[in-house]
Amino acid sequence: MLSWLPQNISTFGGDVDHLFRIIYYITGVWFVAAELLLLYFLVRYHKSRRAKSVYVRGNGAQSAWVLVPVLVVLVLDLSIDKVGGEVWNRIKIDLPPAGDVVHITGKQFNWEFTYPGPDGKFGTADDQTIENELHVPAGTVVRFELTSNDVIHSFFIPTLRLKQDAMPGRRIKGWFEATQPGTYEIACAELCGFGHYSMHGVLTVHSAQDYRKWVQSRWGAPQTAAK
Ligand SMILES: [Cu+2]
Repeated sequence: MLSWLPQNISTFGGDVDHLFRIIYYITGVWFVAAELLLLYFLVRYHKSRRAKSVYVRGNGAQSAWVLVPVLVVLVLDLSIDKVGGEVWNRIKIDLPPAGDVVHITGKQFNWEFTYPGPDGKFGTADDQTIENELHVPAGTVVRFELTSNDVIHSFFIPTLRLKQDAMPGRRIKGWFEATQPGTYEIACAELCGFGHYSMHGVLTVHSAQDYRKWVQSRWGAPQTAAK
């Protein structure tokens, strides 16, 4: 039923999809039930039937009509919050140790990816900034620090189930681990100006061997992990 979701190549993608499914089915069932009830009342109390509606004061047992749905909604809400909180902690709070670190900067209308180079340190001569191309090895935790040069953007890689606002003046930390080599779309998910539609890039997930080759082609030496 949810086959329209994009392919998932992220280690935490399953958690995000699980949360999505819970919210989707709970709200879906309530939406259909509410619409059906509305339709039933439309027919049941149509003026041609001359049906007299009842005035409910909400006294005694009648208040159950309010209290029971409130309780049901509260329980469903809290269970979504519980699963949501666990997923949030796993993805946003407990950042795992990283093999590679990359700095990402959004600007009207490009994504800039800065790699620390073979010395693993940012702010040195061997740093390289590449526009709209993010290269990572598969099966490795990649940490990023995300910021923006101008307005609010949103860094979005659908296949990684990763979406994070990029804010000017803030460096937001995050991580991901891609599981499958290939090329995937990077988009901006925040309307950020007249060129917003064109603000996209390509994520290339390499096998470990291909990644070494790519690093060598850019720096001429294997890249070490950033500290
Ligand atoms: Cu943007």
